[in-house]
Amino acid sequence: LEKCWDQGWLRYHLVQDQERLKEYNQLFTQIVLMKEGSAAGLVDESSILSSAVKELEQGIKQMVGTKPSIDAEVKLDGFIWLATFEQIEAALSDERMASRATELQNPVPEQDIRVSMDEIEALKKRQKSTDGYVLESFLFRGKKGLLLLANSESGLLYAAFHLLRLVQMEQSLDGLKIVESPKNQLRMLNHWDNMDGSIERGYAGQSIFFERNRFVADKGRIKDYARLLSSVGINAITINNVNVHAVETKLITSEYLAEVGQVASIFRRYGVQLFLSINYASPIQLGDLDTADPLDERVKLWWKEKIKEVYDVIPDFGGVLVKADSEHRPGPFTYNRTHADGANMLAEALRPYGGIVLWRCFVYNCMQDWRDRRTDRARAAYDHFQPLDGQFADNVVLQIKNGPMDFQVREPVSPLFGSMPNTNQILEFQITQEYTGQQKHVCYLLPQWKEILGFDTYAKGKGTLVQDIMSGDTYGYRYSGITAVANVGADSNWTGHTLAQANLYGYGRLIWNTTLSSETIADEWIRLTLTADKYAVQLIKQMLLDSWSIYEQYTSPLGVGWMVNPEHHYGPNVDGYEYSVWGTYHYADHQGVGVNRTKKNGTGYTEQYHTENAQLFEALGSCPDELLLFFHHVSYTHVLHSGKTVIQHIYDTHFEGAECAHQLLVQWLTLEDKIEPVIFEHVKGRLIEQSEHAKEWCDRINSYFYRKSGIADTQNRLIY
Ligand code: GCW
Repeated sequence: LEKCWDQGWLRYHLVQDQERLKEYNQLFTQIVLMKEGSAAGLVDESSILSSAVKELEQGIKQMVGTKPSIDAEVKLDGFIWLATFEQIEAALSDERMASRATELQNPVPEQDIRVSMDEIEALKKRQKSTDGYVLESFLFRGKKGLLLLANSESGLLYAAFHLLRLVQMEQSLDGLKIVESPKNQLRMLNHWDNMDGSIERGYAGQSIFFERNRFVADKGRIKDYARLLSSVGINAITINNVNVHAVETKLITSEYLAEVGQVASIFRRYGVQLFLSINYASPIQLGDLDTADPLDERVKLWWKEKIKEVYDVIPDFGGVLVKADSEHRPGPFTYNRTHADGANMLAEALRPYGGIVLWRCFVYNCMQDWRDRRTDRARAAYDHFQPLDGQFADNVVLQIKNGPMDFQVREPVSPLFGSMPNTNQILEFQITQEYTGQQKHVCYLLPQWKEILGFDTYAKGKGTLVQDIMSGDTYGYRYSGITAVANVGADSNWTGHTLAQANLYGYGRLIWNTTLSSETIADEWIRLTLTADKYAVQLIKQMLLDSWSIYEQYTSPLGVGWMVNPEHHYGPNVDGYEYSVWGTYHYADHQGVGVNRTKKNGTGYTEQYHTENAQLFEALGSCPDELLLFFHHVSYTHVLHSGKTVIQHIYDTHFEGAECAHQLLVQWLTLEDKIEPVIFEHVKGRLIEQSEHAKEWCDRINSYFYRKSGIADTQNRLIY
C-alpha cells in the first residue's frame, strides 16, 4: 500500500498575498467555545466539535502561521466564535440583561450586540437536517470577530471548513455573511471495496480500508479521507462493495464488528455516518438458518438479533445497503416474495435504532437471449418497482441509478424519479469512471450530473425537477438524497488521475448546493488543489468543462451506449456486448442502428415517462439528437436536428473528438512551469494515453460503421 498520500484540496500552504496575510493575522487570535467551566478541556476529544477546532487550528497554522488561543469567552479582536443557536441565544440574552443593568454608566451601542436574528430564523426555517450554518462577521462587547453558528456540531464543522476554504482562496473576510443549508439530507458515498483489497470498478489502486481480508492496520489514511469528505459536506458512507462476497458477509459478525466500529468512530468525528452493504442471504451464509425468506419468523428474528448486535457496537450505525436479486445476488425472489417484503423485513429490524434500508433498484434480467427483442433492460427497474409504490416501510429508501441502464456516458434520466410519490428515494451517481475513461481519460462529470438533476420529470406538472424530488421537497420524503460510487483508492493522489479528484470534490459540493455551476466548482477545485495562476486556472477549467462532451464524441454515439470490451469495460469493441446476455445492444446492421423503445412499435419504454417526456422521446421529430439511438432505430441516412445524417455525425464527432482529446494534451503542455512537477508529469502521462486511445476509439467506430453502411465520409478522411 502507498505509505504517503496527498491532502487533495486540503493541501494548505502559506497565504501568498501579503495584505491578505496581514488581515488574517489580525483575525484569527482566539477560538471561542462556550461551555460551562474553564477553558481547559472545553471539548470532548472524540466530538465533532473537537474536529472543528483541530481543523481550524491546523489550517490557520499552515496558512497564516499563527496559533489562536482557545477560550470560553470573547476577549480579543479577531475571535472565531463557534456556537450553537441555543448557546448564542443564551449568551445574547445574558448580554442584553447585563448591558441594560449597566446602561446608565456604560451604554452599549446597539450594533455592539448585533445578532442577525433574521438569518438565524431563516436558517432555522430552512433546516430539514441539522447541518446548516451561518458564518458572519460579528461585533461583540466591542470586539470584532467571526461567528460560526449552527444547530449542531456537524454544522459547526462544515462552517469551519467553509472558513478555511475562503482562506485557502485568499478571499477577504470583511463583512462576511454566509447562510448555508444543504439541499440534500443524505449526502452519501458508496465504496465498492472488497476485503481482499481489490475494488470493483476501482481505478485508483487498492482499497484504503481493507487488505488481505482484514481492515488495514494503520487507519491514518481513513482519517484524512474523513476530513476530505466532511470538507465537502458528505455525511454518510458504505465502505464495502454492494456485491457482498463470503468474507464481507462476516462484517456484521463478532469477527469484524469491533473494527467496523473503529472505522465508524473515525468517520463519526467528521460527521460521516457509517453504513454497510449486506448479503441478503446472511442468515444462510453465516450458517444459522436454511432460508432467508423475509416472511419466515426465524429469519425476522435472526435479523433483529443481528442488527441489535451491530448497534451494541455502533450506536449510531446508519443502516444497510442491499443489492438483492440483481446480477446473481440473492434476494426475496427466491422465496416468491416481493422486494417490499424483503426490504420491510430488514426495516423492521432497524427501526428501533433509527436505522434505514437502502434498497437498490438495479434489478434486471442479466441472462437475456440477444435474439429476444421484446425484453428491454431499460424497462426493468420501473417494471419491478413502480407497482410497489406505497408498499415500503417509511425507513426504506429505494436507491436508483441516474439512468435506466448503467452509468453510460449518455442515458436518459430514470423514469422512476417522479413516479413513486409514496416511496423514499435516493439517486445513485457513479463517480468512478467505469464507462467514462476509467480515470485514464479526463472526464469531468459535473455537467452530466447537473443535467440529470435539472431534468424536468413533469411528475407534478412543469418544473418537477429531479433535484427537488431527491431533496424530498416534491413529495415530502422522510429520507432522501444522493449517493454515488466512489472513485477513491490507495493511489497517492486518491483518484488515479489527479484531475479526477475534481469529480469527488465537485460531487460533494453539488449535492450540498445544486445551484452551484460546474464552472464555479471547477474553479474552486483548481485553485484549492493545483494553482492560483490566472492563465492556468482558466485553461484547466476549460479542459475540465469540455472533457465530458469530448469523451462522448469519440465513444459510442447518440446515446446508444456500450461498444466497450466485455468485462473490464475499457476501450472500444463495438460488438463486444452485441450477442451477450446483458441486454445491452445497439442492433447495427447495413441499414441502420439504434434501439426502438417507442410505444408505437418498439419496447414501449417511452411510456414509463410522464406524458410530456413520453411524447418528446416517442416522436423522431422531437427526440433530442443526443438520445436518438437510445430511443429509435434509424437508417444511417436519417437527418438529425443538427442537419447532418447519422452516419456523417458519427464520422464528424469521432474525428473531432479524437482531435480535441489531442488538444487537451497540447494545452496541458503549456502549463509546465505553473504546476507542481510531479502532478504536471503525471497528468501529462494520462493525457498522452487518452490522446492515443481516443484515436483508437475514433478509428474503430468509424471503420465499423463505414464497413456496415458502405457510405463514404463526405470529407474523405482516412477510414480503415
Ligand atoms: O454494471 C455493473 C457493474 C458492476 C456493479 C453493478 C452494480 C457492483 O459493472 O461491477 O457491481 O453494475 O451497480 O451493482
